[in-house]
Amino acid sequence: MMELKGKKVLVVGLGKSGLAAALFLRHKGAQVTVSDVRSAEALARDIPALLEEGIMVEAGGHGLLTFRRQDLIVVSPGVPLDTPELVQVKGFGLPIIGEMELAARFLKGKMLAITGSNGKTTTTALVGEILEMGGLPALVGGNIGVPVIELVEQSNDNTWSVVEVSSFQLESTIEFHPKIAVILNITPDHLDRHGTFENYARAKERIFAAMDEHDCVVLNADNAPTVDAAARTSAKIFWFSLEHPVDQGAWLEEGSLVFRGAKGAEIEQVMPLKRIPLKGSHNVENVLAAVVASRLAGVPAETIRRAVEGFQAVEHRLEYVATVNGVEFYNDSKATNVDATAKAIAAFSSGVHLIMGGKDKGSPYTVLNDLLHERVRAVYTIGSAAAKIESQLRGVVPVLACETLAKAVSEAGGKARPGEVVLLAPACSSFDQFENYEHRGRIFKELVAERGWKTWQPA
Ligand code: UMA
Repeated sequence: MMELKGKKVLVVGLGKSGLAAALFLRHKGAQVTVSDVRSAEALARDIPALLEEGIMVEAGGHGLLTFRRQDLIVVSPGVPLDTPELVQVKGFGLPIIGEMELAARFLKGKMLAITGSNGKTTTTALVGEILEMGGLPALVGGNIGVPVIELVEQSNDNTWSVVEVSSFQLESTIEFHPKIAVILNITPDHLDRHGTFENYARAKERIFAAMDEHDCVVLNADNAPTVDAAARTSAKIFWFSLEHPVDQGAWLEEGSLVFRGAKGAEIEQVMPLKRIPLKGSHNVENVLAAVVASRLAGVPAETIRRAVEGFQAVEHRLEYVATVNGVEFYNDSKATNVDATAKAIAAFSSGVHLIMGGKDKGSPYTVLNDLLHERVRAVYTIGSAAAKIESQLRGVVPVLACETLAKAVSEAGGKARPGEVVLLAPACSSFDQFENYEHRGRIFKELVAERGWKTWQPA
């Protein structure tokens, strides 16, 4: 734990993480300032409460002098570490940590951390439910939407903090030390922030930087960058695979999920594959990873089976919305990169009307070509990435420029025939047209509901 009383601490970014970190630091007796590029008007909802707590607020930009006058800087995940003011003060030796690192220094009990390019939220939520069902008190937070710093007060020596961690959060960790860490997969994402895939993969691997041979890392045996990461950890390695048995970990055997705790040990039956209530083979991977992580935490296989069977898809992750005139609508607004969109398409055999677009993140869309050709009837583009998507997918599948989500839902819903699917799986972030992916998903669901009312005929 670090001493914060009387320390001058600057929190950069006033979103969910920044707000929670500022209040935590203040309650620990620090002199806190918050700096955000948004205007005072845009921050009006939070400023009064902060001032009342004695927290100073710098709005409308970051001032170098504000940064220089501190003992510690705490950055929000969405603030890049190459922000000029951060680079300058780092040069003066000022400590810079993220909200996740701050939280990790105060959390009590054990931590089970989950990262990966896709599937993190579903796996985190599922592991939280399995641990609870197994009688292990679990606190769930992180990138899933609850800043980890908010878990600190509830944590005690018996709790497991089950945390979803993003590459943004891992970039600024130092002592962050999970007992069990999971890397689900590493596929291109956030290249606009990390610059190269290698930088992105190294950021993900920071999840095990402080772990040692008393800890366990769970890795995906079918994903090459994750297999590669195994060479750089000193923790015990467990695997999961959709494709083949592993020495220790979980895999599929004759239609069932099985687990083995150590090389040569007895194989435990966990559950039949068909009892998994989630769509898509990517979700089978998520369940396999959750099986390994929760077995390592001490939950028996039978309890895991019951928890998985009762688990429901997390909102905005391949979430079934409704069937209107025989057309099924699915909301996968969290598919914010190309790989996630590929997984969403692969969950359907054919007849998909795919809504794509938003803010481009620098990865090529052409990797989707085969899947689009096989399973997708048409792509309906929205947002600022539309022209890039269209130029890359032209000739593979019909592409219809819709600009807005409302038009895309109307066009796709109108063209889809009974038995077909309208799928929102944008492959882009949402920030050009929406507050975040949740906002985009909610609007999609409202548009689908509206469509249902309009087409509803009294019997
Ligand atoms: N800001 C600055 N200066 C900058 C950049 C941003 O002041 O240079 C300000 C913005 O004006 C804004 C604030 O920072 O006011 C936003 O901070 P933030 O982007 O860190 O957002 P939070 O609301 O704190 O949410 C963060 C995570 N957001 C990101 O990583 C972008 C949330 O993950 C997470 O749920 C939350 O902390 C709680 O832990 C969201 C996300 O999109 C879901 N994550 C990415 C993903 O999943 O792909 C990584």
